[in-house]
Amino acid sequence: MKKMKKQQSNFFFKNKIEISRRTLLFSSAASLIPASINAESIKEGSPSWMTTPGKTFSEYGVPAQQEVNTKRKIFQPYKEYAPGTGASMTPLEKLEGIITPNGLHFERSHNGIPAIDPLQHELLIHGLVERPLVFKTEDLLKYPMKTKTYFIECAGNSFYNSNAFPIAIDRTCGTIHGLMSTSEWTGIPLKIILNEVGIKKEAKWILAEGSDASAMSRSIPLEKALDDTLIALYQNGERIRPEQGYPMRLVVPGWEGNISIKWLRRIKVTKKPTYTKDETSKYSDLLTNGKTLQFTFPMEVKSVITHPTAGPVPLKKGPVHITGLAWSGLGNIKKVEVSTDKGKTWNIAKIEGSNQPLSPVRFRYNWMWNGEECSLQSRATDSKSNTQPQRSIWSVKYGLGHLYHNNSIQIWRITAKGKILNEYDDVAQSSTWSEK
Ligand SMILES: Nc1nc2c(c(=O)[nH]1)N[C@H]1C(S)=C(S)[C@@H](COP(=O)(O)O)O[C@H]1N2
Ligand SMILES: [Mo]
Repeated sequence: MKKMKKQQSNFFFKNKIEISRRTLLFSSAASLIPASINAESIKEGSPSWMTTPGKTFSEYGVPAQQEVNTKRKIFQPYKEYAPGTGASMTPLEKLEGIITPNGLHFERSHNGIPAIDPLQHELLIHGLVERPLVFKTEDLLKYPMKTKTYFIECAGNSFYNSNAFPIAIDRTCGTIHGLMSTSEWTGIPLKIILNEVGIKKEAKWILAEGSDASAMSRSIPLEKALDDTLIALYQNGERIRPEQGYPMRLVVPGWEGNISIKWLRRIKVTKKPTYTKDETSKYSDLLTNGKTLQFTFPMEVKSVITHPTAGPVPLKKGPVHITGLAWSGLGNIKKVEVSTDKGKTWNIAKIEGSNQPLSPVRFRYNWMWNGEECSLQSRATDSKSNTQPQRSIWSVKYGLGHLYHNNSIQIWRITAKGKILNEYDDVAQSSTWSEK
């Protein structure tokens, strides 16, 4: 804490020197007013939108039409023969705060979004239970619910920076890291439903299965199922979107997104893991000796600078507000550090908000860019004292082409012209591929 205060006061002190007297006169805190701001642009008379009545009401609102470019980036690797297999990524660089608007929550589906009739949909709980039960959506809606803000992050998030891409390619922040979104989820603690069926003594695991054409299924340790796992029915206050699992999904907080089964239709209580296709051939970590780790559940501590970030708009010399997101599947965030000098020195960023476990925080750091070539990076540490590794350290733990669970530090290289590029700490040059 002491260190942070010192750094901040240094910052303001320095800025006061660098900013002209004229700017000082127009502001109280003085330090961050961009050069483009002045009082002369206010025109005489009223703008056209003040001289005619405005548009009337709508039953369901949509964003301003000028914001149409705030959209998900679609990734369909098998577009011709399996169009519903793939993902769409949240445009993290276009958003603020920590909550992802529902229409921009990332989507990861293995065989499309099923057209479920919520009136016909059923959830079966069976296996090692005293009495198997089938719940309709309307039955579940009668139970007491709980609301929590949790992130969901796909194990494959940041694959563009993984061992599958040995050279850094030029992609936006959202395209690289946007398989992570955050919602306020409302639902029934799974524990309540498991208590209704009565779990047998020998039970240690559950199998959760989705009602989509991929019949996604995963094994979850009973301990986690009875801890904070939710059967979510609402997302940011409204019923879950079809792409997020309507009418019901599991939210297994902090753990790899794959395990948060969407369109939940069946839970089987078991003695052992089921070793399904989705947890053996995929979502397992390939090591350098050719062996594979069976289960890696938590998404480890991570952060990314969302602004300034790679993209078409060059950075301008002067004051820059650096901000981003930090999260951990193992707790909450203890600190976020920002480096503006290729990792030589690190400064404590300000953490905003209530910093709840398994929910991201937004961090902020004010900086003055002197126009010289440099790089920006953020490094988060969680409440369990885990710190994000550099990519070079992360990368060597895994085999060729390995892409899951990449929580390494993102580096944004800034050229003297203000162009911002994705960079690796172990490869000197970024390639010049550009966003399609
Ligand atoms: N039934 C089902 N559940 C699923 C999937 C799926 O394809 N089918 N994809 C999983 C994966 S890999 C992830 S990362 C999360 C993504 O959740 P979202 O699409 O709501 O972001 O859902 C998981 N649950
Ligand atoms: Mo995923």
